[in-house]
Amino acid sequence: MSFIAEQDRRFDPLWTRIREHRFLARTRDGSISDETFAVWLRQDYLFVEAAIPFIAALIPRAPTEHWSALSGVVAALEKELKLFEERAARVGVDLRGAPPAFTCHAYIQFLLATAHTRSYAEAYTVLYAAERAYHESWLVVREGLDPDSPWMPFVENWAGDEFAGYVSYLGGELEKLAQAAGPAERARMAELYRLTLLYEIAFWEMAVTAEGWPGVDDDMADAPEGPAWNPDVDAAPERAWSHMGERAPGTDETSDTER
Ligand code: MP5
Repeated sequence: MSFIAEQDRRFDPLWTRIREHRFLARTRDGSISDETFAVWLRQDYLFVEAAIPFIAALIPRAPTEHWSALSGVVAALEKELKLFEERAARVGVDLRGAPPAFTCHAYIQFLLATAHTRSYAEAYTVLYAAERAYHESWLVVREGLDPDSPWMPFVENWAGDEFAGYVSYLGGELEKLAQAAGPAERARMAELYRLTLLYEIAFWEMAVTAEGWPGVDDDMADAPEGPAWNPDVDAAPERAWSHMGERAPGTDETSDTER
């Protein structure tokens, strides 16, 4: 049995959790609230942004025949960021309106740590599982989404033929890497496959619940410079925390030298 078929059989309940997630069902039937969709928009924008250094870290470790495909992914991700920006502007959402939620932050760290500390085949497994999960997720939304929905361009992006071809290409390459791997590496690849699916479920869950950070109230926003992880260094900190209420960091009397 192929590596992917074997994992899909083992992790079938996780795939079901993804396909049946209420975020997707509500997006498809139009009942999702604008605020909930905005949570996902902002968080996934941060995720896609972080996916660029993830791919970039894979390129020098990749077999030469993967170079052009991976470079193409970087270009596609930049295009995807523009899609987020265009859609957000259309519905009046400030994409820099929130720092990463706990799950988004964790998933991003997982991606980067995988790219830098695991074997190429292991990191490629994460790439495949994440891309496949989005393809499968947006296929669910496609079945019945109002063609005039503002979210249709996301369906076209991830559920379209081009993305289907890309996921299928990644799957073929992953099979070759799995075949070349020894039993220990293959087992680690399987575990990363599972972990990626868990993160994918957690990501939808984060959007639906508008998750914050565990164990703290919103006042963690009091750091004068805003979040250290804000990827847009030019963004005013008060904008980065604007979803957290009236009192934003950087609006008190703290001088630059005290920071
Ligand atoms: C993808 C994504 C797909 N945008 N967000 C999550 C949480 N998982 C997977 O990746 P890409 O890089 O947008 O195609």
